[in-house]
Amino acid sequence: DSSLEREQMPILPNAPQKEESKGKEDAVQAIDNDVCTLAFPSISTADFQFNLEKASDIIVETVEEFVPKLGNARLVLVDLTYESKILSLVRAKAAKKSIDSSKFFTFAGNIIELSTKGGLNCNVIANAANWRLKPGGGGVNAAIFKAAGADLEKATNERVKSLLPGSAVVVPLPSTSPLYNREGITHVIHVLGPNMNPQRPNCLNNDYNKGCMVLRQAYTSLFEGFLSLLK
Ligand code: AR6
Repeated sequence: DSSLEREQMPILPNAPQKEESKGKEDAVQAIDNDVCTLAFPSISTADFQFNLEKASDIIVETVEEFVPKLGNARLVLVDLTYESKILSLVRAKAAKKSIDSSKFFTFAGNIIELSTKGGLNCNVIANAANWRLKPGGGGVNAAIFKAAGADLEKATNERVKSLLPGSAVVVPLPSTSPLYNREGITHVIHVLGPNMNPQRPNCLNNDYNKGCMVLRQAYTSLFEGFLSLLK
């Protein structure tokens, strides 16, 4: 089973292990790579146009609250480039809070190829979904549904038909899905964040009192969903 082999491949956060560095240390690092990992994108900050300063505060605060509950597991905020504004803001704010950097860190890469291209094994990924849980649109939602194939849409629809802003749903990925086979992803957690884009449904018209509350609920539901898989 190639996904099992991948789980044993040694990696370091933000610094994928080079092939040539084999040795005794690998045994220790290989255990680290068995760690349950949730990779999540910054919810609502691209297509849904949520303010990045406010979003980064909420990410860091909710991560800080959940890190002590993680046990051996870890959380990884992902975006397409290392220079992304949201990754930079979160890194700076997390550093000030002395959050354990082995339990939470940022990572640059496409969320659908973190293992094969980035050397970061994540068994759970979060999706910044739309309320109808439909493929397409753009951003991370389009990428995840496309890479996972029809299996994800079917498994999702068997659970729920829609999401309210601020909520999340954990969907086990069938082992026939290419994302499972190739990347070792066993679960997708769909999250619906607050929307500030007038072109999309349920726009909050810049109401950041409500928006911040809903984004906080969204991350809380996401991290609780991930914790439920660790039990
Ligand atoms: N890998 C990693 N990060 C990504 C990827 C990727 N493949 N693609 C985008 N990001 P967005 P939202 C980052 O727009 O704002 C969809 O159409 C991106 O840079 O995906 O919650 C849905 O159907 C940003 O940091 O989600 C909804 O209608 C983050 O992922 C709507 O967009 C989230 O950007 C949701 O909008």
